[in-house]
Amino acid sequence: MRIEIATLFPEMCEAYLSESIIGRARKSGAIEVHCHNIRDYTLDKHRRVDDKPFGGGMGMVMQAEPIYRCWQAVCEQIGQRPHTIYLSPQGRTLTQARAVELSHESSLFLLCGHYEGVDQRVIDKIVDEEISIGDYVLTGGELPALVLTDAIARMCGGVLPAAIAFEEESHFSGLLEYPQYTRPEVWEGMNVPEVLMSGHHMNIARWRREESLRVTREKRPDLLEK
Ligand code: 4H3
Repeated sequence: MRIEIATLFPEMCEAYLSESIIGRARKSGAIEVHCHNIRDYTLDKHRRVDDKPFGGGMGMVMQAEPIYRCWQAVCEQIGQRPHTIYLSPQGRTLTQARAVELSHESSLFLLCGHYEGVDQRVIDKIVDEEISIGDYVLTGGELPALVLTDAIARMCGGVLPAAIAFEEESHFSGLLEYPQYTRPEVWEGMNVPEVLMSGHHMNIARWRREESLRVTREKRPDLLEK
């Protein structure tokens, strides 16, 4: 999997993508994630990437040309046309199921807008789909792009330690995950459920299935109806 992120704030993205599990997976080569500064692709002598909206109104709009030139440079670099996503509150809301599908693409291009948004013409020209991470507005598409990258990357081979099966976690099966406990055995007078200390693998598996159902029924009954 190869993810290309186009943004005016590549350092912001790099900071997150260089740490922890994703950082390690990039170093080992399990995934490739590259951040591109859209400003590097402007032809304007003042390096401008935005301008006032036609028709008037507040704020600035990101111009089409630097974004298009950035996208073209990436297409050339990788020798293919990546599946191209614009992170936007107007998109379809991200789900685990959509993240699984996207993890099978060979390359993704994630366009992060800023200011009041992006000239519609470059969206019409390069974007295959718009994705939203929820019904709220942010100052930029960087956090949504990082959320999407994280959700996809952790399902790619070699990213999570083999012993950790992401298939068992919340939302993968359509259920929420069972509660987890670690040492100490007693904390603030509270015990760990006895079955987890029993070493009886079948009973533990049954308890976890039942807890998954109970937690889902209590916190997200809408998931059980689906
Ligand atoms: C995505 C992007 C919320 C989401 C975003 C989301 C800034 C889109 C700019 C950027 C436009 C103006 N906000 N819910 N904001 O996933 O490019 O909205």
